[in-house]
Amino acid sequence: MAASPRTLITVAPTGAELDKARVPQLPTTLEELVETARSCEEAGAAVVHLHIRDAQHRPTLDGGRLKAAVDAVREQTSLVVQLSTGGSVHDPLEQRLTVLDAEPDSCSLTCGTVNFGDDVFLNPWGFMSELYVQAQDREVVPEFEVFDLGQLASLARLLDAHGLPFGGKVHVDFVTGVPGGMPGTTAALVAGLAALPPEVTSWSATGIGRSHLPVLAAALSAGGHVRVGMEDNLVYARGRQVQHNRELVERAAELATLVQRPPMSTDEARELLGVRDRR
Ligand code: KMH
Ligand code: ZN
Repeated sequence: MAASPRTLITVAPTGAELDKARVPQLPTTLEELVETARSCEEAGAAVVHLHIRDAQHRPTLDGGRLKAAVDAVREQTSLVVQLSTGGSVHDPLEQRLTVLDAEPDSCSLTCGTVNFGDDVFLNPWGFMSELYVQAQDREVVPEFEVFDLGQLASLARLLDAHGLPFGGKVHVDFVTGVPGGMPGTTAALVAGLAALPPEVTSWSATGIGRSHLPVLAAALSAGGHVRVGMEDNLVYARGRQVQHNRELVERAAELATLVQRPPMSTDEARELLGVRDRR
């Protein structure tokens, strides 16, 4: 796969794991999410990966809140709106399927079960398959999240069983450095790249916690795309916490520009991912 001349930057601003009481700068309200999305688009992001919180800032898959977030971000930015179907490790599988009702442009689809610290992030074959087919029917483009190398075999099986996604493109995001998944190292990323199914048309990577910067640099140097954001990393530099997701996007955009692969526009991202324009 040839390196793309521009870099797709995805921002994952919130996640389902962090506690707002401990991290007050985490965007959890609709207003905070929209402000974050606008600011990160200005800084170079083209995709936003959203997890939603309730009025008490706890993770939720409430349909009304998901739809309100998709609509508001779509109205106020031109970002590709991706909803998490991973939710939190406590969300039931049936409820995770209902995320598609909010009509996002894209959804995450994790390619297998993985230990997740002391918990288990459950993605059995039946769930992956059902989510994939429903996404095809609803013209939502999945981003295949890969937490461990064996998950690439399940991705190959999914493509064999059900054909290509809506839009015909296959984008993989390596989520590295989760305790229980593949390590956030250049070696692990390179091993993952060697095992990508031939249908894959683009890939990105992110590193959780201290692997954030090494994996950002490794992905750029290997010609891939990147994901950054407070879902994955809260530390900007030694002794300095991230205060706003924009800082992480700005740094990724600077590094991408430095290596002569500047951030791509949201239109270019739609083309790369095969996303239908619902604006
Ligand atoms: N919160 C993790 C259990 C996704 O967004 O699809 C799963 C996750 C992946 O964040
Ligand atoms: Zn997520």
